Amino acid sequence: MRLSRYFLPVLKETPSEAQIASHRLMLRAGMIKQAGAGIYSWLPLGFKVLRNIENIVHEEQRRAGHIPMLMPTLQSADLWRESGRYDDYGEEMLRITDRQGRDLLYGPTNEELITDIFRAHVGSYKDLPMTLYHIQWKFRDEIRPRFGVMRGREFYMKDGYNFDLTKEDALHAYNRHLVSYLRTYERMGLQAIPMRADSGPIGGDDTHEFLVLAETGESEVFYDKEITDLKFGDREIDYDDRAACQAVLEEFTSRYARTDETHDEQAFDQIPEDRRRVARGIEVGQIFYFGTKYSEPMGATVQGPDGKPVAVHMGSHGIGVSRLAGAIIEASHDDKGIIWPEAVAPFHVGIVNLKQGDSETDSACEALYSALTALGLEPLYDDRDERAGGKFATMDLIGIPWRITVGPRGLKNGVVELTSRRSGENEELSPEDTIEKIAAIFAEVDLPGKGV
Ligand code: P5A
Repeated sequence: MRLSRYFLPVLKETPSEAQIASHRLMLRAGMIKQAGAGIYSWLPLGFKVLRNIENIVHEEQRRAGHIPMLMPTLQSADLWRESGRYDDYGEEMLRITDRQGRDLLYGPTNEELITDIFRAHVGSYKDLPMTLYHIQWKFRDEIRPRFGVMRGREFYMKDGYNFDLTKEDALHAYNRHLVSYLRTYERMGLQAIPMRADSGPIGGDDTHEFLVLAETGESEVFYDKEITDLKFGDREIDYDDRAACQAVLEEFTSRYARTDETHDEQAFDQIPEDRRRVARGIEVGQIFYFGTKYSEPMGATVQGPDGKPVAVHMGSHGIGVSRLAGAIIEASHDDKGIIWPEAVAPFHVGIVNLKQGDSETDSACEALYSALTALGLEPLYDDRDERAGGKFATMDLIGIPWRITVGPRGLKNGVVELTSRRSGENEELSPEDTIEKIAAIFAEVDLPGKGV
């Protein structure tokens, strides 16, 4: 992309309504624009990041054997009356009446709708196990939407639902989700710690939230410091291997880690004092096992091996896709701006032309642009007739992980400058060596593909 042809409305001023770094930087970098309280438009740069996050989520869901689909944002109130949640859900539910007087709602989650699909089409235990998921906008009429996309009213969520014959099978689905979530967050450059939590309006007793530690997080968390040394890393896992998934669950959940809702002071005091941590975290996902809470009242049964109907065991599993854009920035920025992890960066490499209009400099930039594109990477070429300082500030603000600076003086010596946004380190290299080095860096990165 050439910056002269792009739409990147960066702000010079720090917006006064933004209280935390990610909100401030998303507004300043021209990623989002508020459309209403807790409702945002995703401008081109923000949209690219959102899509990258979404595509990583899709790829990891499919790797775990889960099936993508798409359900609508509007749902019929009648389904929620069947489960009993229409009245229980309270003021967070946005209720709508259509011209026929029918009660609708903007879905805050989809347990009822997916259970209705399941009961209409699945009749035998032989069709199980099954996990369906989608990535779709949700609406929760939060009393205090804040921090930009972190606590929105409209937000983008991946929500998946498992259907199993037995509790044991459903707990394997729970473990499978835990494993795939660990992998998902690490691919985005995040450490998200599973913590025992409360199930709230979704229900059930088994639930873990995934928290990214950050001072600006909304949840208070209590944990054993040892848990922060755990990495999922690049291990290969067979998602059908129950013992392997169970072992990962045990590894990542055996140490004390809880949100304030389930915190137990006595158990916490058992941890050696120097390992006890009280901190704050951003909830980027949650997994639930709730058994037959929805299948029983809604009649989602299958014929079991003995011919008798059995209510299926279910769980649901959510990732805050739009919230993740903010969480990644909270975890990765400095006073100049965002520092994108390579895997979610909106552009992989920035090219800064120090003397636009100088034919040699222009053609060196064009050659780098073509070479990067040929590697399958997306460069952002700042080809505007602007001062170097302004160009650098923009690249730093929007967080492009690598920058190539091209000017007549360097070219005379056969070099350009390669700068790492994260470390700030500079290196003078020939254009060919620069491309080679970038290729080597990105060969190590599991970049998202084009989604489903
Ligand atoms: C699991 C999937 C559920 O709704 N039903 C379907 C279950 N879980 S949850 O924990 O309530 O939400 C899942 C994730 O969505 C994100 N999230 C939000 N993101 C931005 N703004 C909000 N207001 C908001 N509410 C929830 C969180 O990341 C949460 O973990």
